[in-house]
Amino acid sequence: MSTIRHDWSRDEVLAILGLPFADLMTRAQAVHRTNHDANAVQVSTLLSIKTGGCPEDCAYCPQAARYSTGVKAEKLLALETVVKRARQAKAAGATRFCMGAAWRSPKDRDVPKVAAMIRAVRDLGLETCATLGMLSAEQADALQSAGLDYYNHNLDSAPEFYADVIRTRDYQDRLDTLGHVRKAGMKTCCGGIVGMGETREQRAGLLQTLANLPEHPQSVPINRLVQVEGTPLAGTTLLEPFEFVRTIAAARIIMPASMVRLSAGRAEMSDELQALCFLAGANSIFYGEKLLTTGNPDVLADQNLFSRLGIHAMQIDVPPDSRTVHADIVEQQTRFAVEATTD
Ligand code: SAM
Ligand code: DTB
Ligand code: SF4
Repeated sequence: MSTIRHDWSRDEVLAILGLPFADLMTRAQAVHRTNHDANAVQVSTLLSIKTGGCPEDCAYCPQAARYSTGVKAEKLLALETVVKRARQAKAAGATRFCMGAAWRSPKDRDVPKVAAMIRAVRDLGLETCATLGMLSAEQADALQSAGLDYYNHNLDSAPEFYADVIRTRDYQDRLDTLGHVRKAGMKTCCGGIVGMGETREQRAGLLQTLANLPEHPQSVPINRLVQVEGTPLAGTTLLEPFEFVRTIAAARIIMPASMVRLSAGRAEMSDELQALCFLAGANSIFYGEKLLTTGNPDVLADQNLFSRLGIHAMQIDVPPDSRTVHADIVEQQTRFAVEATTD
């Protein structure tokens, strides 16, 4: 196991990001192989349980009510719809189901409704994740009691670039929510977006802040901006692909035990670029045709990519009191691995 550090300086992270490419990849591979099965990738499926109409002003987001992006505001989905979609995700090979809501923060009356969804998804033998905006300490406790394994709340950018992207809540609000999630005993899923016009130093600042949190997030999503017409960030100069791979590699090196997720933006990436990201230490993806409102590669394309790269879907740890569920998951995952290798 590598040493877990929480004292990374900006210059150290910048130096890693700027290594000759082959040296960076070799170092990231070494850390990856010391801490993880290099041929296993964790697969999560996303579902937007409450779409659009969001009061916040995140400049990247198609769900902000103030931008004309064509996303229609919808009400919270019914429990049965969520369960049906979770079953489908599981049948397709996902092991984690992440429910996203276009909220600034949940209203207290929404929490029991989401808690019921969490319980039902967990009963299917899936890991649960939710991303609902800012949480109070009490809301975090209630979600944990319902069986929520992970809470996704991204820092999104370096502290000094943040106000260029979001003005309706500040960086400290995000850190506070992450604190409530940790205190409630849930795992954190926390990363950011690159390709928003930030500098390399600001990418280093995002990674440095993530790695210097009191605990490394167990899951670190690195999103490449999905440019959506109507959002202020549409038309931003595209991030150079190798710079994206460098960001993944640096995340792997400085947060050695975390799962680094190659997140939004895969639909616009070639298979070769994704393979480089896996080599750089990414070991998690969003799996299924849709992210929240935008597209993701089809399941068949991902199964084919995994098969060509010899990657298998990671299994999940299930407590010993859920043996039947575990057996079911192993059976289903074995089927997925076989389907993926018999093209
Ligand atoms: N409303 C909640 C919040 O913002 O905390 C939860 C849902 S929000 C859509 C979750 C995350 O999705 C954002 O923090 C951001 O990192 C990511 N995201 C949203 N739009 C994106 C885009 N166009 N490209 C890449 N990532 C995006
Ligand atoms: C994360 O870091 N990326 C996901 C998830 N967490 C919730 C969201 C990506 C959203 C991309 C734009 C959309 O589909 O609306
Ligand atoms: Fe709302 Fe979340 Fe989109 Fe920001 S990222 S506008 S909070 S849905």
